Amino acid sequence: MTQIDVKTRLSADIRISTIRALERAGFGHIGGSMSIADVLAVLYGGEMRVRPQEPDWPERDYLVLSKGHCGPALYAALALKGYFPMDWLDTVNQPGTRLPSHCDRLKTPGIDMTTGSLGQGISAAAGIALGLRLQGKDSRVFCILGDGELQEGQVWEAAAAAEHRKLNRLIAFVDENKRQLDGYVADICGGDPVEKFRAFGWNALRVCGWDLAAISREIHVASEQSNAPSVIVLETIKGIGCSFAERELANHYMVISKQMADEAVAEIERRLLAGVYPAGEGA
Ligand SMILES: Cc1ncc(C[n+]2csc(CCOP(=O)(O)OP(=O)(O)O)c2C)c(N)n1
Repeated sequence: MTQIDVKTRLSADIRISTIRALERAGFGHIGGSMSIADVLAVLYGGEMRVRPQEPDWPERDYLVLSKGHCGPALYAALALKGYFPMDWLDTVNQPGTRLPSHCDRLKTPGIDMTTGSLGQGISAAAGIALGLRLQGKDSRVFCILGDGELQEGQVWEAAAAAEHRKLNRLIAFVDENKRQLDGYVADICGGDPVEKFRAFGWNALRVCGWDLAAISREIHVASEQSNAPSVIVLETIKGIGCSFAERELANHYMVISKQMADEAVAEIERRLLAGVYPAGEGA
């Protein structure tokens, strides 16, 4: 039998729990949630210094999900790590929920910043990093951006300010899944994020967005930087690991039935056993 390591299993469970939560809601941001499952598994599978039983632990590392519409994937990771009961996932995006569609730090244990208005999260992350430095803390601040989100001017104001302040404990990720709400990033307003961030004085490189070992390695490299903030561009596929989303070009936000979810979950387990997870054959 194929040996499935703990972080790979966690990424599969993040995908499965997200698919199930969105199935119960009936719809949701499936494409961009799937493409961050792997980086979340790396972060919450051991890279981040956190205490799930004490979400506000002052010495923790922080995560700002700047593409806040993908909250359901982060909720799945948090629930699986024990921040709150798994059955909260049944309430995603329902009236009265503590797990709204977009992240709200006042509602959910483990959510460090309220996000959803694209472009703002990276500014908040830079501010948190600066504040922590002023307090003499060495905590890292991670931030996940979308590649479409990079069209927001505020991202580049934050990038300039973070470089000016030499916020070396700020480590951003760009989910380079090449698509945004209703089209390809390259057709709407593209450009190479690595080159752009380098032009802003950041340490920047690109890795395969589902290569867990490579992501871990680059987090360690970024954590040793003393001169500037770092960005790790994750080359991903929108909807990756979820069969019905992979098949659909317009997979930003989908209506999801039980049958679709059952099929997708079975396919995840099949790929794991076949050793082709998450991308499937021929990816
Ligand atoms: C300021 C702002 N404008 C528009 C939106 C609506 N919106 C939500 S997601 C999205 C597309 C984002 O694309 P990308 O950053 O590539 O995210 P991903 O494809 O990874 O989901 C848009 C335009 C928003 N949330 N905030």
